[in-house]
Amino acid sequence: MALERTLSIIKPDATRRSITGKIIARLEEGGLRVVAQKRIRLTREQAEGFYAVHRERPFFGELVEFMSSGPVVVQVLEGENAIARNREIMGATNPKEAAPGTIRADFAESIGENCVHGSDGPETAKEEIAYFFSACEIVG
Ligand code: RTP
Ligand code: MG
Repeated sequence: MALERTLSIIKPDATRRSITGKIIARLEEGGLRVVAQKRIRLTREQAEGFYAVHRERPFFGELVEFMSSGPVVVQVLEGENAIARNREIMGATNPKEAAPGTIRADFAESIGENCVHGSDGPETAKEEIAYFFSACEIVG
């Protein structure tokens, strides 16, 4: 399996509760390397653009509101099978359904405010990384 890259976002619920360090430790212990990282505050427009695939979903307004409500930490993670590996470490979208020991099971408070985002496939990973980072900001 070749090295893969994925986009990770530590969401505003996690920055608000000062658990970004704990989350990054889980990612690193899980075999992922942080090859790019920055703390930013998304505008409404940036959040809408990022989650455009969910535009028609009933939770879209709430999601955009939440994602622009405070700082986030955006990261590029690298590792073997990084996209699937990151989603394993994150756990299911709904923390009540997330496997024990995953980030969402251990830290998330609701399906909406669920601490982390991870790209869901190679195409989205590529697009999402380019949404936040230029090539020279990623140092492998
Ligand atoms: P993500 O994109 O953030 O990594 O999460 P995911 O793939 O596990 O979940 P997805 O279906 O892509 O949903 C994106 C985000 O929207 C919020 N959500 N709220 N209130 C709800 O029923 C609901 N469902 C989804 C969550 O923040 C979810 O991570
Ligand atoms: Mg998703």
